[in-house]
Amino acid sequence: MNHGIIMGGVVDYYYDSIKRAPGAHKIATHLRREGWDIEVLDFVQSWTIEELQEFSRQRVNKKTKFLGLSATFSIRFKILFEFVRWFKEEYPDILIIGGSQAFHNCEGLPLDYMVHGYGELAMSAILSGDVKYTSHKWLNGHNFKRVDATHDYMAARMKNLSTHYEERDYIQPQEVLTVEFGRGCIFNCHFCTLTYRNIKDDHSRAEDNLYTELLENYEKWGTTNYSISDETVNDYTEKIERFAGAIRKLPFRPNMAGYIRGDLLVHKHKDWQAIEDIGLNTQFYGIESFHRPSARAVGKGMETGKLQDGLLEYKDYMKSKGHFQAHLSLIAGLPHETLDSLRETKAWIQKNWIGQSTQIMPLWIPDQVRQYEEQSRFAMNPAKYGFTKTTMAESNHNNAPFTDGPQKRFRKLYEGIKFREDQQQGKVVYNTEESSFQEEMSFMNWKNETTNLYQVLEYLEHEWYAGDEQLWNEPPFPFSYHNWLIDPTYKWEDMKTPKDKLALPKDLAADFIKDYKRKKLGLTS
Ligand code: B12
Ligand code: SF4
Repeated sequence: MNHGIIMGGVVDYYYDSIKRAPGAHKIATHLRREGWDIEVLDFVQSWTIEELQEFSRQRVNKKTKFLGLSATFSIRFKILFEFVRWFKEEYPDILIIGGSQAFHNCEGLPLDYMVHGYGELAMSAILSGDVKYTSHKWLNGHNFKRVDATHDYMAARMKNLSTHYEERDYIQPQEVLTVEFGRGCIFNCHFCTLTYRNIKDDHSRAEDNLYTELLENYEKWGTTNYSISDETVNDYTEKIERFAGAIRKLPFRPNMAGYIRGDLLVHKHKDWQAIEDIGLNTQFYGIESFHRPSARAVGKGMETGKLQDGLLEYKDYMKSKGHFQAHLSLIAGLPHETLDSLRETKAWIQKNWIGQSTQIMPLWIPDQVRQYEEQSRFAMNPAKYGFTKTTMAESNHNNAPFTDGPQKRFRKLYEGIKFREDQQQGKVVYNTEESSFQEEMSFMNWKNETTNLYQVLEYLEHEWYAGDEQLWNEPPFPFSYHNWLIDPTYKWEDMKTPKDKLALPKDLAADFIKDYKRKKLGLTS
């Protein structure tokens, strides 16, 4: 049997993440169906180079055809650069294949192929020896072949999106695994960078294999906790009803966290039962703005009072059923937004959203187009939406130094923009091979008729995040539960407790990864 290895790791919030690399397991499952022996190595960011080398020496054999690198987010870690260079020297005939939905997550890594997009079909084509590709060079000069899975080998409509884990994955019952219901979104919001948006027909998976996947994980590993990777879980009723039907038949009740469109939730009471039956009791709402003209400007325009009242009614309904947590995600600086309209939003949150979570970020319009990066319509034509470029000096008339607010949130962002303006002629320069997405994020310094980026940063730093009852009582964010639940004494229901009162089990997480590595390397002590 042909053999391959896929390494991956998801670095999200807090410390060394104990979240499994969802793309690595997905590609592994797909190739196993085609007769391959594929092993996944998780938490790659937490392995030392010696450990990765030892793992390779133990696993690589005559049948090993490829080393895969999975990048849900950036995997440009110093150790991985060193390791992949070593691997290529040691095993020159084995292909090195990177995969990500965001092309630059693997920038600079010495790959043979880079699969860009949902990668199942592209991977099959590469391994069959007959694949369409284009040749490229990373900024550091390394040549590689790009396989376009956003168009040529589009795997966004697969009816079987199951992930199967193996004994050698050492899954623990308290983990939060990723599950996919479908790929793409039926909407087309103006600021969105999702590749598969505006898809109007049913693009979701079949419910029978969802049932089998959840049952298998429950029976084999005791898994009941999931995060759903769909961009919008409730985009259409028929999909959630099918999945609710399958989940009702399970011998257990899962807990799930996922992205929900708040306006649809409020509009469609008939979806409430299906969402509850799915176990989707932890919801992330991309509200963007409670100022109606601003929300309208990006394609979300429900009347504000109706939306807010509806969310509160839904919150009461779900709370009466058991655990419920809802997160509001907002953007500061959409067209027509003013500091006063933001203040109104903040006042509503302080009054109505205590015990739930929120996050607000300044509007990000990328200033520099990176090749193959999906662009939002905002980024393609900022002027059409009323945005023009400004400078820190122009926005900050006194040229006053940035002062930290009580939570010290935005200094880095401010300094990054200022540094690029002052030192790099506005361009993003790759300072090191392993620089992060945050370091490279090109931020247009924008102004519009009602405000500008500097004003928004100042407002968020000194007013929004000044500290208040709502902020002090915030529970963990929906997609971060795994960081706590690695401690088996925590239950999903505990995740409504304010973060301050939930000790973060850092040591347990470190031990979990240590134990995983030990098992993978066959060490007894
Ligand atoms: C859940 C999620 C989050 C959660 C993650 C929590 C967690 N621990 O799971 C949170 C809320 C933290 C988050 C944050 C952010 N996110 Co997010 N997120 C997602 C989301 C919705 C699901 C991720 C997932 O599990 N996908 C399912 C798996 C199966 O997909 P995958 O890993 O990409 O694997 C496929 C391909 O990449 C490829 N592939 C992967 N590995 C391999 C290996 C090989 C060998 C091959 C051939 C192919 C291959 O094939 C796989 C299967 O088709 C995705 C969108 C999406 N639907 O995927 C966005 C997405 C990953 N996020 C995105 C963005 C922009 C962000 C933020 C920057 C947002 C922000 N402005 O703050 C941050 C960045 C965080 C960071 N660390 O840098 C972008 C791109 C990320 C990037 N540029 O690096 C995405 C793609 C959405 C989009 N299109 O805009 N996110
Ligand atoms: S912002 Fe959300 S709802 Fe809008 S197109 Fe993107 S994924 Fe869909």
